[in-house]
Amino acid sequence: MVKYALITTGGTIAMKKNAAGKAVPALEGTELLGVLPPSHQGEWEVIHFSNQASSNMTPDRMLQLSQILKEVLGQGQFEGVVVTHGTDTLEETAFFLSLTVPTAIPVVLTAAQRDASETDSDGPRNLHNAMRIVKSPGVRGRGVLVSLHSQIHAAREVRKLHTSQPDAFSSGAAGIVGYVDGDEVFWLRRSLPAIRIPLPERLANVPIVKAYTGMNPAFVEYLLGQGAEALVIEAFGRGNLPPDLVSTIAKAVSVQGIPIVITSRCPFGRTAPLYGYPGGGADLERAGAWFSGDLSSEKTRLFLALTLGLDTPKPTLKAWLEHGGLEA
Ligand code: DAS
Repeated sequence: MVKYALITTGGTIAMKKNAAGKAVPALEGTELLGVLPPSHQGEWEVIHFSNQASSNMTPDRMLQLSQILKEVLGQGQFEGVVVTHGTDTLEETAFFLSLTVPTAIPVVLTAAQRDASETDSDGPRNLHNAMRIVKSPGVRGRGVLVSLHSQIHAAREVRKLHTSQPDAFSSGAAGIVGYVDGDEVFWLRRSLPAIRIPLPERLANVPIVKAYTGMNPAFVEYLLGQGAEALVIEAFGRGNLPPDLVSTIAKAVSVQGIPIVITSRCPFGRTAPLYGYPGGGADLERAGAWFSGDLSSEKTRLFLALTLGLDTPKPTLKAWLEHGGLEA
């Protein structure tokens, strides 16, 4: 009897090498089910969303996936959902789903760093582990989860840190929320509950720009002139920028009415307005910039795309962001 859903979007987990020896989409969800003993495959219903590399994922497609998940979860037929995805943008889709999908029923995303042509592909174990996780007693109420390399991460905290290693994903000092050992799932902690955001009719246009030494403000001004409804600036360290950018930020906020949100090039840790020199975080705050706590640039951008689409009051948005996309 079907009790679980496998939603496939693509990624290396479903790729094989072509005649040129390059990984390309190859396997459908029904073939991925082969990781399970035949006697267990009947518990799973495969739902094909796409079979593409995750560089094709977009916020609008995340919205579509979220709508499908809400329909699937609303049917009351399934006790858990596994989503297969590419590793390159997995953390973004997972975070988007964590904000928009009710998670009384567990949702676990998984992927692979080695394609299905490799004798030591990590895909089969990652997928089987994700299936174990959604079936495990302690999984409920933990939000959207990401699992690779026998580790279990919270969607808000996890990042891909290595281009190729099977243990590419990390949640930094927050650490994993659990792990799989053989057939067993062990839980270590609960992550903070995600803010629930209703699906908006549209997603706001929020670009990201990465700061670099000697950056010309003209590039930022160009982005601000291209219909940006907010701009994420991935700054240095705690949230500091070249001083030439301060006047551009002040004009964006006070004249153009465009929120500027500061994130960090550092993969982990909080941004905050702690430095008082020109271009330091306190200077940016004086210019009207907001700070994103420990939320990554990509996740801050998606958070803004969703919340600005809902006309969330700006003081609320500022407070949520300062807490890393969590309730203040
Ligand atoms: N990086 C490949 C993967 O890990 C491709 C992708 O992200 O889809 O799945």
